[in-house]
Amino acid sequence: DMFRAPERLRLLSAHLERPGARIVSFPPGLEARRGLRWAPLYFAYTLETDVLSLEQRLFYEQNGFILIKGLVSEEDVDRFRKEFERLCRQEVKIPGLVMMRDVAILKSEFVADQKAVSKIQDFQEDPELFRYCTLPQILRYVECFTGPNIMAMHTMLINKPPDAGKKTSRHPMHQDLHYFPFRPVDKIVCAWTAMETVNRQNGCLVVLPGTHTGTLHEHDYPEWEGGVNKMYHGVRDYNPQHPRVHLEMEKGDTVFFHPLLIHGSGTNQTQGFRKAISCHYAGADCYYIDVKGTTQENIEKEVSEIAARKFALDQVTFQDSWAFRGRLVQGERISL
Ligand SMILES: O=C(O)CCC(=O)C(=O)O
Repeated sequence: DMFRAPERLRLLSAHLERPGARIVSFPPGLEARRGLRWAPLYFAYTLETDVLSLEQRLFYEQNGFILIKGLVSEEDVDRFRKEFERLCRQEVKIPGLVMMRDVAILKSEFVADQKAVSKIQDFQEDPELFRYCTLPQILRYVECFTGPNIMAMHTMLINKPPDAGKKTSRHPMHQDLHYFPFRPVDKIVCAWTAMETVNRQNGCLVVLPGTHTGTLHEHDYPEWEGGVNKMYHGVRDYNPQHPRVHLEMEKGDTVFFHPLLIHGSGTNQTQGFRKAISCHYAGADCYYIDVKGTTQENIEKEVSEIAARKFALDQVTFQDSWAFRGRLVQGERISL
């Protein structure tokens, strides 16, 4: 009939575009009982587990992120902070770990302290920091997006410095998928945990809800007068009128978000260093793709050059640079 035909068509095309989409039929009257105004006929971005409530699933389906309060204990966050400080003081050396400095302080004198470090990446060989990626309460949520076989693909601890007056502490609006040569996109998720109160003053995350339903945009270095940090590519075209949500969070709160969600973070206008720890996970059954001829070619080039230098090899493919760093955290390593 007239009502059902367009609905069936929508369902079918959504299913073709997103082969992982699950079709779920609700028990009759469930939406009404919960006071929900609408419910999708299928879930495209979340899997059926007993972890997310129906409301939480619907929220993620619509918005592309979900914030879970108090997920990581104070004690764990304090341990991650201590390890970060040890790394900054160079008391430990971890293979593969990358320390990054903000462009505004890059050329200032050397100080072996957190002031010099805006971000560390690739801490998969640091047992203390990597514990974050294996926390059972995080993996329970991750599994709702990736399925039961889980790889930790990308690890970061972000230490957003007080802005030196050039707004270089901002993170331009971007989609994390730009950096990833693996798919399917809906089996990738980021967990980002606040290591202290994060708010608009110290540069919390800013997200454009619902943008995860779009496609991957072209990314490049933004044209900022004060300079831009290495690898901080931004989306070339996004709608500046799109509603924004500032994710103000407390220590231990964790946001899970989709790799197509457009997000960034603001200037740190305080004197403190705003810390967060994060990991990108992917279903171990994801597969590598060739990004030749796509918008990801520019980042492929940059990453491969850096990786080749780091490992003193002639050539490291974009895919290899991920395969080296990926670590299985649950289930079985399949194709990543
Ligand atoms: O923690 C932040 O400020 C944003 C980090 C981020 O979006 C990224 O590194 O991709």
